[in-house]
Amino acid sequence: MAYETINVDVTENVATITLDRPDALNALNQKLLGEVCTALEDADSNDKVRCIIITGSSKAFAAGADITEMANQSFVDMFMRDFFTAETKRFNNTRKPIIAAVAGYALGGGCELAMMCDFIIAGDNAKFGQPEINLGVIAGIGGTQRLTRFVGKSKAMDMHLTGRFMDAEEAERSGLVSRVVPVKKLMDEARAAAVKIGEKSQIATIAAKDAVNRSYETTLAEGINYERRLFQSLFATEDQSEGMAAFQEKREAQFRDK
Ligand code: CO8
Repeated sequence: MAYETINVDVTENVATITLDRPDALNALNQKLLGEVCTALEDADSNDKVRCIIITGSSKAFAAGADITEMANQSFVDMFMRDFFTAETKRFNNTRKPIIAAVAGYALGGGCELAMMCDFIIAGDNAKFGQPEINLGVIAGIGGTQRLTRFVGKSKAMDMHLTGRFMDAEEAERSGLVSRVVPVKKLMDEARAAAVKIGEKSQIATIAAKDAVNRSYETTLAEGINYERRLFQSLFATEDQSEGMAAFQEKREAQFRDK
């Protein structure tokens, strides 16, 4: 499929979606977010794909929602068109794991997009921020909720109220990103992680993603119960038998998603 604002590559069971609006530092407009969702849906339904990477350029993952697109909107426009709501729901329906590979700026909606992925690997030049306060607004695609869960109230308040940027080292220290790597190695590292995930049983990876995400939506007791049910149900799969037999026989497991 031909896209205007992203590029999609499928290699070695990994779909890589690269945001491609260099003139606007990959600012998210309706077109781009719609195309990202279509590419995610394609990847989710493509049996060859086992993990997805979303990335930008070495200068910017995405510098926010497109201010040009929003500047002249009224409350009624924003309310009636309900900007980005349908897209975020489509995004969150993705069952396969999504890694955000972030270099450069991940600001505003760009930081929020990275946080919607399952985990973030950052290049050492990454800068995260929620600078919407400088525009007279606040985050609008989950930033006040997700950043707070990632880094805690104090740091989230600091970011949202001052609009300051967090560098990669601070982002790792605060739990926003899972690892920081030299920016030149960012895509190699993200691909290696994606290929490794792709070697697992896909039934188990989907269950793991589902269970971890559940922890954001429920109480600890309910979440543990949910995890236990998923864990038990995996004993109905051939992949469980294969994984445990392979361990006992000291060989690599051959998962077949059955
Ligand atoms: N939107 C549109 N265009 C942008 C954006 C953006 N968010 N960010 C950068 N650009 C454009 C610039 O206008 C410039 O275009 P041009 O060359 O035509 O003038 C080009 O990208 C390059 O940018 P700069 O010249 O500014 O590059 P610098 O290296 O000097 O600065 C910065 C880089 C620091 C990233 C700077 O561009 C900047 O501050 N950008 C804006 C960051 C920002 O405020 N982001 C938050 C946006 S609001 C948001 O994300 C709300 C999300 C919720 C939406 C919910 C909807 C329901």
